[in-house]
Amino acid sequence: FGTLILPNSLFSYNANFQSDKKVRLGFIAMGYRGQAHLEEMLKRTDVEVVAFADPEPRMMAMGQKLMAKYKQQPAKEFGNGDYDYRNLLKDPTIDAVIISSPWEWHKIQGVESMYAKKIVGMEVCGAMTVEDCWEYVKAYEETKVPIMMMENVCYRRDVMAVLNMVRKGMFGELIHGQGGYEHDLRGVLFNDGQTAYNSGVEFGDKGFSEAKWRTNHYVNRNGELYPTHGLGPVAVMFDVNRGNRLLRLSSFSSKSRGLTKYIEEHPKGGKNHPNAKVKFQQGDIVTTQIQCANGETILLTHDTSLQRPYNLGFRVQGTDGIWQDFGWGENNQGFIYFEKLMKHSHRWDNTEKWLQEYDHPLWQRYSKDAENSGHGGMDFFVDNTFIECIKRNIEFPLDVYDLATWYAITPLSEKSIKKNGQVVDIPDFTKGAWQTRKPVFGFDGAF
Ligand code: A2G
Repeated sequence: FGTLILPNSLFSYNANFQSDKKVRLGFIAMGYRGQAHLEEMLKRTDVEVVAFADPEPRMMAMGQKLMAKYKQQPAKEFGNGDYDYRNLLKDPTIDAVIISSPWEWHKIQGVESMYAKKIVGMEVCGAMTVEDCWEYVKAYEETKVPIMMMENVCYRRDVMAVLNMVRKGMFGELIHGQGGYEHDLRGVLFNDGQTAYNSGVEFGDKGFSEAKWRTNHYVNRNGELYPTHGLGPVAVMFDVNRGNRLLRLSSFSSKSRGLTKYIEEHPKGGKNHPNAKVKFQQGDIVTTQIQCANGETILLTHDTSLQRPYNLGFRVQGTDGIWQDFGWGENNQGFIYFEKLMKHSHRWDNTEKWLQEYDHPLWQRYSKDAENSGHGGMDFFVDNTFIECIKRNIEFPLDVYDLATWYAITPLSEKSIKKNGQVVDIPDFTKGAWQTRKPVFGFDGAF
């Protein structure tokens, strides 16, 4: 026998993880998103929840309430200020952490977790700087501690069915993709400081939950603030970092009106409310065009400050087919067209029967388990993948290079907008390895 080198054995430091052992988890940030992951994890028999870190007692208490609901002993608490997560990281019994903190904390907490030899599940956002993206890559390459980009929309049922069709060649050669974050967040970005959604016009120190921190990004920045829900699914279909890569982008921003109008018209706000005087830098609509190494284009839209129904606005177009979605991922909320299969009719077909017929094997297998999970079931899949990869000591399908590349869109778009839409190069975080790395997402029937 020669030495058996598993191509996916990235977890060299962790190679002895026993698959019959429970994965012991720490949670960094216990806000609503952290609690959603916690509840997913508490439903599982292969996970043990060890500890929470969060400076806010109210969020910590909500996490403990979930522990009680699932008949677990209280988790250890690290709530002594913003940096107590560092003490959580010292706990030698913790195998992995899930980070769901405000965006500005992701990099320091993610990188420190890797150096503390904790496997990381990292929530979505965009980076503060391109240098931050390189730091994730460096931490991973130095420690070999894996970090998963927890992009749940990659697991949306319609998205995975379309991926399945793409891989069967039904769209022909891919030419263009679109996606975005088109979600009216006004009732999230402002509240009364007590009730998270639709309750007022306060933010920052006077806000609660996301209004406490997310809104400040709209005051101080102007860019594609939230690229991954739209880009992730398209990047997977386009084999980005695995045979293809993102080369360059150009972004434009519209004027900013929506948030101020919301404050002015809200019963608790008004034209004389101090927040009506705040100047929001973030344009209401930010569009970003991206060019790929294999010749495709991608268009991203960030649209969260105006009235509008929810829609991530996916479009996948190839030489032989086109799909567009309008909604939140229900099978009948889209249009599709395959010229040859549809007798050159030039008419859209509703997606329902197509998405049913090409339902991804993972969804066929797990739809019952996913039924009551967050965001129409996709949260089950993202957490399931995280745990199953750890148990098997195998590579995460959405890894540090995906994280760095997708996160980098934000600071690069800010830079492009500042320079009137100037084209900006997107770094190759894989340093050439994209040419030989193989697509892995969704191929294993288990996760
Ligand atoms: O709104 C949705 O749940 C978003 N997720 C999430 O990312 C976050 O922005 C939230 C605001 O509270 C999806 O759209 C999948």
